[in-house]
Amino acid sequence: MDYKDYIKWERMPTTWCPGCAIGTIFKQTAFALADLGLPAEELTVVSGIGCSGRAAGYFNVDSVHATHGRAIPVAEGIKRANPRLKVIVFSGDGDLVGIGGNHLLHAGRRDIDLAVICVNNGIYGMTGGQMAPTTPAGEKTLTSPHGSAYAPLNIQGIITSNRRHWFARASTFHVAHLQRVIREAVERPGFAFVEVMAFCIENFGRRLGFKSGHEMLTTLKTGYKLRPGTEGLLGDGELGVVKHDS
Ligand SMILES: Cc1ncc(C[n+]2csc(CCOP(=O)(O)OP(=O)(O)O)c2C)c(N)n1
Ligand SMILES: [Mg+2]
Repeated sequence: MDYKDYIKWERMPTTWCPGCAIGTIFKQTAFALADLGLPAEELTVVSGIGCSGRAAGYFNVDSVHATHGRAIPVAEGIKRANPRLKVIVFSGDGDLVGIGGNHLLHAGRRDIDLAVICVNNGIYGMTGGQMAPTTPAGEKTLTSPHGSAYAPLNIQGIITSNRRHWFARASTFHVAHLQRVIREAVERPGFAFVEVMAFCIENFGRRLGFKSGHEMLTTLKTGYKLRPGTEGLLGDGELGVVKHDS
């Protein structure tokens, strides 16, 4: 299979803004699926609501655009009804760890066989750039004009609090790593969560003074480094994989 087979070309161009990070994650997911050679009829993609959630409509496989926050339980239902399917959840930080946070806790705890790709742009992008549970402390958003007063949710901590776990952090600058961890997440039997550090130029970056998506992308280049191996938790600014399989 070619990566092009996983994309609904008749729906291009996407609704994503020029310079948006989501397209990179979407394309790297298609590359990873092609690399695995998975037939489209053995795949399902589920998204929630948000800019990232629009991805469900662009993959050339069966997909569900679920209600806000409910991508994980819908995906679990599909997986239980047809365990032979590879079920991928592709959605935003607000959707998966904000409104959908409770589902994340329990699907992770029960190690449900899903690959979850979380576009972490640190805000509610689609609705204008409101502060999310992932907004870095001190960061200015539409609803925190003086900077967020709160520490962001520790997604890695939540996932790795389960005895059996698989967590990866990736970024839209480090695309080879991004593609590799998406591939591993899809292959892993059990709950695999990929946090992709992404950016939103129009509803977040402009407010912070960035002139372009490219300028914002360079902050990922300087702000994150790849950590080899899977021992111990990832520090702030580290990309890599943390797993425990027994
Ligand atoms: C029940 C419900 N509450 C609120 C909304 C409004 N809403 C639509 S998208 C969204 C946030 C999406 O944020 P995120 O998941 O981070 O996706 P992004 O747009 O940043 O990719 C919200 C709050 C909604 N559609 N449904
Ligand atoms: Mg978001």
